[in-house]
Amino acid sequence: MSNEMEQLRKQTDDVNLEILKLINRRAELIQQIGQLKTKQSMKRFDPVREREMLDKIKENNNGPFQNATLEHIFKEIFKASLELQEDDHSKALLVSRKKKPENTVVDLKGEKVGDGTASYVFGPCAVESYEQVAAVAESIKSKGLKLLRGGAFKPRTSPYDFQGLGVEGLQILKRVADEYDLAVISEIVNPAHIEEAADYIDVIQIGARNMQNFELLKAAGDSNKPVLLKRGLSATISEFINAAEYIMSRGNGNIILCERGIRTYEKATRNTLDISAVPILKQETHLPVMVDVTHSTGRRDLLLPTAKAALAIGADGVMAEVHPDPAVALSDSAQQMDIPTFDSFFEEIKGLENRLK
Ligand SMILES: [Mn+2]
Repeated sequence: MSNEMEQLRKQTDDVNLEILKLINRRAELIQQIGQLKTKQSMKRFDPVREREMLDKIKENNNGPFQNATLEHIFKEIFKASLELQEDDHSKALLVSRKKKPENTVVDLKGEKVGDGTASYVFGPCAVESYEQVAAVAESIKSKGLKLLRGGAFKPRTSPYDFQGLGVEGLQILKRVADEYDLAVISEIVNPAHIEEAADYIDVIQIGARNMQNFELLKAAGDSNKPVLLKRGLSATISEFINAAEYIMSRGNGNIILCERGIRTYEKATRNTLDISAVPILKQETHLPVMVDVTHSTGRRDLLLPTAKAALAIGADGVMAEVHPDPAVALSDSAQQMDIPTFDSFFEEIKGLENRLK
């Protein structure tokens, strides 16, 4: 290589390092401004100020870069600085791993969700009768499991579909849970019902359609019951995390996150199971993460493979619906497992769990 070329490259390296130093110096200033803005509760993004900066840069531009090119480069720098301020903000989220590095373990009558071993939640989509719930509970108990689900309040797509038995459904769940020594998870849809429901259930479920029902999130945060929070069908991971933050910010940190599929253009499944959300949520938060294989797929033949994927990718548990006679179920009849299917499903999944150990 010619001497001249080497010289120029050396100078370029020096300039790179100077830009690096300057760009980080700028970032430090922006962070200081961010702290001042927080103190004075001012908005971080100020478009007027950004326009002034861009104009000043263009006024002083003597080339060879075009104004438009510089505007693009500086806009990227501005954006990165703003993100830096937002990073400081997410550090402050109570549910974030930055705030609490160790895993949260939620204790449900002795079943420790998030302790490193898989937890399982099974039960019918909707509570229909005592006999129906008891049949599933007996099967759960015989497997040495602890967690029973069942819907008493059913927010359905159509107002003419079965809406659930309401409080009568909660009473059935409570009776069965006492008889079989199980912990009960059931969805609550109305903030006013939380106190009453606390007499019957062990875990408040907030369903996908209510993930951003902020009054419900706050009411769940005010209660001392653990909460299973499902991801909204069109919620981003960040929105999901912030929904959990609504609960935790009120003082209730016993939260289990549940990925249940999101709406995409794909029609082969009812929703698209966003399996990569599991490790992302585990990285970003300290909360246990479960996967609902029933509602994410809407297909009985996919329950086992997706449950395996959930465990393999590091989920803390799996949730699936079981009904003694799915064909006559009042809701989700296409994807609930009957008891023999449930038996073989669980045998297979336990086999995988042991191999993963
Ligand atoms: Mn269901």
